[in-house]
Amino acid sequence: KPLVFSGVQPTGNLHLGNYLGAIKKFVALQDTNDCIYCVVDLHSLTAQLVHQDLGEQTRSITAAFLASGIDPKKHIVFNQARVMQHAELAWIFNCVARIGWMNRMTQFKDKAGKDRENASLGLLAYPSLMAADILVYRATHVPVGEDQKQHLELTRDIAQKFNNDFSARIAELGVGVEMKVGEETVNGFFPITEPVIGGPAARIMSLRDGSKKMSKSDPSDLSRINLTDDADTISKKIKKAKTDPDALPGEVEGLEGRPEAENLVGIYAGLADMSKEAVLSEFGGQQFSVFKPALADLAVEKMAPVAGEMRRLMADPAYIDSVLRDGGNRARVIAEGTMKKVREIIGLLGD
Ligand code: AQP
Repeated sequence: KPLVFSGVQPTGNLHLGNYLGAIKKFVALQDTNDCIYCVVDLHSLTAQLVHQDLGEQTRSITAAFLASGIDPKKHIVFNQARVMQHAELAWIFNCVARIGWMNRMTQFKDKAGKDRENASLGLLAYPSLMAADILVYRATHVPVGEDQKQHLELTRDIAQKFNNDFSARIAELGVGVEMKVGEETVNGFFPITEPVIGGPAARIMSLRDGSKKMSKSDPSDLSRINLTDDADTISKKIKKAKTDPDALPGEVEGLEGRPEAENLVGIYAGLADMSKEAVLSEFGGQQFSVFKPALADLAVEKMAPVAGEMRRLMADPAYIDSVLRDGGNRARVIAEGTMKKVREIIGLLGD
């Protein structure tokens, strides 16, 4: 049975990239699937151990999930630190994965920068914890932005290596399930997870530089639209967004070599649930002086209600904490069920 899992780090204000690339997909998937959505607070320690407002930020991401329409009664919403089985499985995956696999991760290279020797060991092992987040629930589908694609491939590699290394034990204990790996049908314990990436907003770029992704850690606030921005700020940022002097093309091919224009068209498409083609058939031939105000109106129309609901929820931290506590309790039951079997497969003694 399909099970959806995804997570967001409490590392700063959420932005339109997080919303269109991930959270909007979380909402769309909840009608037809069982879903588990997690605020991955342990992940946020990899870049910065001491956070001033970690609890507050964790509540704020939770509020964004709920304000966007995720139903915490039907699905599970919680923060990672409440379910210690994530860390336990991550340790085991640290022993499954190879250092070379981690060293190849572009996110590690980007975030560690030149001084790699000084990056935290947690930053290197980040994808192992991410694999554990997903596989401790034996989730089958993971909606994420394009930037997480490589980590999801690594999750598949870890699942496959675990299934291979322990194939005899898995068969002996009868805990495997039949699954297709490429052309082959194998009996494995962990599913080979499918990424859910795509659509016109899988990679939203900075509003100031079309070659950089929109990111929480960009020092320029003008580079991103925060989920908490008010209508005036959204309009101002779109008005100031970098563009080129040409009119919009009528066809998607005409966006090639025009990253800023492509990005704004992608944002419009993501917000309006349209394809880029459809946006261009409406705005092709128009100047940015026409397109930008239309985009600003659309962004305000779609984002202002989310921001308003987030503010309302943040005024009641006890409610948010109760959602996280309840979600954590439900998640822990599933995660412990998996870990009991994992300990048995490996041969670790426990109850
Ligand atoms: N620019 C983006 N376009 C589309 N999707 C994006 N995501 C992030 N940026 C974009 C997706 O949002 C989800 C949550 O991200 P995260 O907070 O867990 O990790 P991140 O990728 O590190 O987020 P940021 O904002 O880019 O933070 P920094 O500045 O720390 O790098 C993920 O599904 C991600 O793909």
